[in-house]
Amino acid sequence: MDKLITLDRFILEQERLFPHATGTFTGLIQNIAFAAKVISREVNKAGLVDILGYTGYKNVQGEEVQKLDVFARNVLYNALCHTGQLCVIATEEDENIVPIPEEYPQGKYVALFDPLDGSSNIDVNVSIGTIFSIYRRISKAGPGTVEDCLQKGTEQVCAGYIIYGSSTMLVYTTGAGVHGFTLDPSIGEFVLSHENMKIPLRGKIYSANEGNYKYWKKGTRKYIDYLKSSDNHLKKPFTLRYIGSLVADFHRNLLKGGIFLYPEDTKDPKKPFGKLRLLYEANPLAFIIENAGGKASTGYERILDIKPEDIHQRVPLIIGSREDVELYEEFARENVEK
Ligand code: AHM
Ligand code: MG
Repeated sequence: MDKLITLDRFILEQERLFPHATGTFTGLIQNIAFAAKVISREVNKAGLVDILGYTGYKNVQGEEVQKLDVFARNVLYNALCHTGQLCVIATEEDENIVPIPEEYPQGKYVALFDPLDGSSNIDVNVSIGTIFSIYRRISKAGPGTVEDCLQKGTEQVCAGYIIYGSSTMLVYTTGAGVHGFTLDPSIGEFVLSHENMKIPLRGKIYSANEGNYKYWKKGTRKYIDYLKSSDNHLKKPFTLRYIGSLVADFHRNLLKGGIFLYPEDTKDPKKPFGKLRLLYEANPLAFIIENAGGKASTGYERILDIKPEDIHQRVPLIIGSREDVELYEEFARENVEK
């Protein structure tokens, strides 16, 4: 029993290290964890909806059955909007920033979410995740603003994700180590299972949608060719692992080492910087990987140093083991050479 450290106990012990802490932040993480449990429950029974014969868009009570990503967004919003902890929310699901209703107090934190990342994988029972990122507000008072959401990733006070996999795990950092908690469904608690996670300096795995190869720039193509050759630094080809769920690909690489790439491509002229979003995907995972000893880059600059201009801004994302990302950056120089 002594060894059972719940997320609640862990964050409370962290809070005691800061004598001036008010408990607001601790409460915020607890509320996110609560939302994660509700989302996890629904994700786990996603397949049952069909078996139980829920037709079309109505459930047995005649209520609309929400898409799971919209459901996840609403669970997070409902768990957080009334708490007085936040002054604004922004999510991948919402076109504009989401204000805190006037009847509730405006808090000092800002929360950004990708409520259910990799949602195209839901129907095929593949791991998906929730990603979150927390900032202190920079506006003085009243409702939070777009500027509160457009802070550099270096300003994050906390980032984390929940992976709904063979078990549900919550991983987070406040800048003092990356810690992982596994949900024990029998007691409904996240229990510390991975303390102070560190990514190996160099890996043997690469993760990329190689179907985009022909749309990549020359340096990126050469890097992938290098990984697949027997003349690379491993003296044998890298292993390719691509789930197509960022949280799952990231989580595996965090534990085993390796590199995840979603570089810029010419596939869709409307998305010249790749697919992934700076605020909801790249920044939080970059904050986590740096705290685990890894690196995150566009190939040309540090993700966390980018000053966001739009809440739905997309960036190329190269993330993982430090030396693997640095090697990519060397190859990527050819992407910009005339
Ligand atoms: P989503 O936010 O619409 O779910 O898209 C993000 C997902 C990531 O989880 C994953 O890394 C990527 O899209 C996969 O994209 P692709 O199908 O182009 O390989
Ligand atoms: Mg996403």
